[in-house]
Amino acid sequence: MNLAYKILASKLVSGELVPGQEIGIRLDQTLTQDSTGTMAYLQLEAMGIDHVAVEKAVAYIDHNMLQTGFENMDDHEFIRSVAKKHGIVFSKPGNGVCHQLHLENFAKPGKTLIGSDSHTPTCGAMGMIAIGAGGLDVAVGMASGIYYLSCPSVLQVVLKGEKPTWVSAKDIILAVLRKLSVKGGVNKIIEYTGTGAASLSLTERATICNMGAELGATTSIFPSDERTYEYLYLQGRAEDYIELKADDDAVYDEIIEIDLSKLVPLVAQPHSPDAVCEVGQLEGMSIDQVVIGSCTNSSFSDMMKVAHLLKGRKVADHVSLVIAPGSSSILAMLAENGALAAMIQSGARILECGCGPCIGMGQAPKSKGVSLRTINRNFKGRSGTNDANVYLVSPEVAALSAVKGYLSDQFDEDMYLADIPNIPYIKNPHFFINEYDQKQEVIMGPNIKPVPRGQKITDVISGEVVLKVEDNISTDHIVPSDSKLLPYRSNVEHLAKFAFSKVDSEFYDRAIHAKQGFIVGGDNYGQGSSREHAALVPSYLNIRGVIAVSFARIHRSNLINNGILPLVINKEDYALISQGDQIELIDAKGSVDEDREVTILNKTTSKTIKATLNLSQREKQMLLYGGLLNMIKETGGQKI
Ligand code: MIC
Ligand code: SF4
Repeated sequence: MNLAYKILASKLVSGELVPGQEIGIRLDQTLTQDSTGTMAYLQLEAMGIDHVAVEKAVAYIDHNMLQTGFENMDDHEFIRSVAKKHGIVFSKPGNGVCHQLHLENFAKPGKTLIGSDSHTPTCGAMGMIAIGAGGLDVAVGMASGIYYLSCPSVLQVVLKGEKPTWVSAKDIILAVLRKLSVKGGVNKIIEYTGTGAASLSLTERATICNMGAELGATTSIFPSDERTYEYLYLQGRAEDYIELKADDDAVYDEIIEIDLSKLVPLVAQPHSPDAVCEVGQLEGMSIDQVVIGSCTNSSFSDMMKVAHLLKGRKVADHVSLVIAPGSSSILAMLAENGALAAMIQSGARILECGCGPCIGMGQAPKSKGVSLRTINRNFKGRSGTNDANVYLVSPEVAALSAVKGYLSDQFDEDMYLADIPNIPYIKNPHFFINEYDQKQEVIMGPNIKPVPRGQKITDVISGEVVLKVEDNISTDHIVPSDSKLLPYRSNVEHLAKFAFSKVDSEFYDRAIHAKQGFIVGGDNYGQGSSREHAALVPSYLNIRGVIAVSFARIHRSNLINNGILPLVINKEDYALISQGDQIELIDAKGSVDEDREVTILNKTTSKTIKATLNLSQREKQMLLYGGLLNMIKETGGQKI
């Protein structure tokens, strides 16, 4: 058996480990962050449980940290109160980014974790099954201790050889993205093996697992070995270590090989993480801003490498360099060992530990600006500036380029930090609040609005195609996030006004005018963030179905959870529906009920198209009830 299936088998509560079959797995841990958490906890509250049903549930505050109005701190207080009521650990703002913190404090080999954030697979570096999911799925996971998913196939990535000095973990995952593309991992677990994998430190593995989300993968995983032990030991958690690896004769569904010794520094160009080329090909490109941080590249070793490179050097006059260490522990360690001073003295701006610029919470680039970032996503507009160009690079390339003022991988020898101090982490327990009081009152600010409910499927569903979009539409396109919109994650009505605003500013008006309608998409519709708002908002606007060539995994689940039909059509049929067409789903309810193809009648052209749904029994029920929350309510929690 491969490692992924070994862990899944040990947690299996229903189904069989056959790719495509629905399986239920027992959950050990959950995590939420604040931008998806408010909604998730509203949903948890609606379920009326006492204590969460998992070993460890943690609520992080890391996204909505600007607090430009009352909304964000109201959300933080709401989450803190729910956490106390249900025995969930609360991580205060300033403690750091959820994935970095989870790795440091709670991740354990062999355990299962789901999180309401697409980069939850970061903890796969620890030899655990860590999966990103919609907020409602995480709420149900907390309440029931079980998570249902379509059993993924397992793709083995054999890493061989040794990486050259200036090649970093970021370049390894960019190489995988170049090979597989942003949809190459959909419904797959990526399992890393080989001597190259064994040579990587735990935080290097975390960078690779983190950006497995950009492949669309269900999760990514590394074995648990001496490097895992080393990290746990430095975190003061040596007792959490167990060795875990695939059997020698393990079977995989697909295998690819990457020779690390052949890699060079890479860069993902605007506006997709898989638009990868060599840094050398763009050597000399002028830049305006450099951002070092995010859950991908903000570890202690990343920060130490950056500080070493910046020490005694100067950030170019025309460049703004911002650095956000991943956790308060890392920041404390950098402060103590002098690395922080080296950064500041080079002219870097130090941000508080959190997501910050990665999700457009501040540091939006100038108009048409070029920003080099160590983050994981460069979708158009995500930085907060719609016409900015964001390039994704390693921390080393980012720091060097900040000094040079242009993109470069021409390092000097003395810039390399050969030995990263292997010292025990400074722990910051005061940032974690661990309380449980069933009588705790739930504190709700005025911006926290009720969760909208989906509608039941009827026999005939008709409406206008209010929007037709291309391939690879991300949830950032569907419901954008920036410092102005993130505070409204608990107010779907307000957020709806901005749906698709970066793609088509008239979408909202059309959807309101149409009263009921459909969206047509290409391949990989809904990639990227796990935000269920990308389904809640369309549901609120009466979008009854999304017709697409294929769907990203988390978004498909979010659509079903909210009662929206994810209709899959052939590539050739994509041309047969245009924006503005009037369409009708004939016998929609019967087709869902009896697992039949759905017939779409295009009333404008009089043509018909067939679409498939491929629903599990559970998904079918959810759609018939008009979404998961309705199903839970109507069955008194009998069905989850
Ligand atoms: C992201 O990186 O896009 C986010 C912000 O972390 C999201 C969650 C969200 O949209 O709130 C994610 O990755 O799931
Ligand atoms: Fe935060 Fe960015 Fe990581 Fe999302 S990708 S969790 S916004 S740091």
